[in-house]
Amino acid sequence: MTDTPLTSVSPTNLIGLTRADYKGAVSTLCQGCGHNSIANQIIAACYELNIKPEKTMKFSGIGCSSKSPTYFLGHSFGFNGLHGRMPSLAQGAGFGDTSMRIIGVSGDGDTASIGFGQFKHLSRRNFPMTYIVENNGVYGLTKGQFSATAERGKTLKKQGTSRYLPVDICMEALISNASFVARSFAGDPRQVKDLIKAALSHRGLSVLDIISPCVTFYNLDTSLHSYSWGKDHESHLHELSFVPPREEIMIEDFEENTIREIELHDGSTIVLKKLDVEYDPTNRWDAMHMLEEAYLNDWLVTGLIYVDPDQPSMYDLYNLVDKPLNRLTEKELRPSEEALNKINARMF
Ligand SMILES: Cc1ncc(C[n+]2csc(CCOP(=O)(O)OP(=O)(O)O)c2C)c(N)n1
Ligand code: SF4
Ligand SMILES: [Mg+2]
Repeated sequence: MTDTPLTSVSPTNLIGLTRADYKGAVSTLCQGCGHNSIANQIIAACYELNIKPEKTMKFSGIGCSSKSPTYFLGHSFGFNGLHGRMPSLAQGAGFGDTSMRIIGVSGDGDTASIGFGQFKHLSRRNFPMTYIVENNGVYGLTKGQFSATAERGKTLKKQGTSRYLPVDICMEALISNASFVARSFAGDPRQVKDLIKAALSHRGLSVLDIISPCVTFYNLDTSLHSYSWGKDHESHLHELSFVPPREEIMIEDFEENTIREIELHDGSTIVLKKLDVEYDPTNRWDAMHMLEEAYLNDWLVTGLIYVDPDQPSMYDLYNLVDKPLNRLTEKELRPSEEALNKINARMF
């Protein structure tokens, strides 16, 4: 006889959901694809943050990466849009119901080529959403052409040599005034999860550029987008922990002056433990300088690159009512006859 119960009960979070409640459909992406590992960390982050799936909307463009939202948060709303057009879709839907949380997943092709203009304007508007770029340096879905983030001089048997200098998504986000910019690596799940949690707690646009290897078309050990390069070369800016609101900050074994706390809008805190370099993620100039240095030296530097928790989000710039726009009645939406007459009178 044994005391082990025949059925074990899965643990639940504070809103009574199990981790399985945050899963989506079974992935049809290649085994070992970095995108799968990122989807798993989105599931873990949302479970641990007690996020209500039915209060979340997922958006994407086109690409293997843009298929990812199917593989997490199966009980949320989602829209797989056109290539590069995820930002405008998300913006329209967000303004319809500002009470919803928005997660967008894009690829390096989707963001840094066809969707570049949309991405830059989303950044300068500080639209409140978590924008994850699953960056593999190629167009995975269309069989591995080099994307705009591939380093110059890399050679693939079928594609030849990449001719142009790469686009740095974090640098582009910074230049466009994004208020939260981070980089991570799919082979570093703990950091990916903590950064996703921080990004989900930021009121504004949070851009997360995650190096996500394409094991089928760009498995080149010498590329910054491969697992082997990431494993051997990843360099953390800081040791990072995310502390939700009302939880005590407990970091063991730290020396005085080695901890930096940054409080986000919802009361959660990002705790950064200094490593061997001095880095201030609230200083935009330092961030640009660090990215330039990393680029010149082929360093894969990961962590929170920049954050401004106080920059007003796009919603704050408009005179919005508390009630979501899609729940306003016709009576509430329609101007009175008197107001309409005034508007018309101004036209003549
Ligand atoms: C308007 C338009 N142009 C081109 C394509 C072809 N296309 C589909 S996915 C893709 C690139 C995807 O690359 P990326 O965003 O990096 O995603 P990955 O597959 O690498 O995750 C392209 C060019 C398309 N679907 N629509
Ligand atoms: S082709 Fe590349 S990006 Fe697409 S699923 Fe396979 S490994 Fe992932
Ligand atoms: Mg890609």
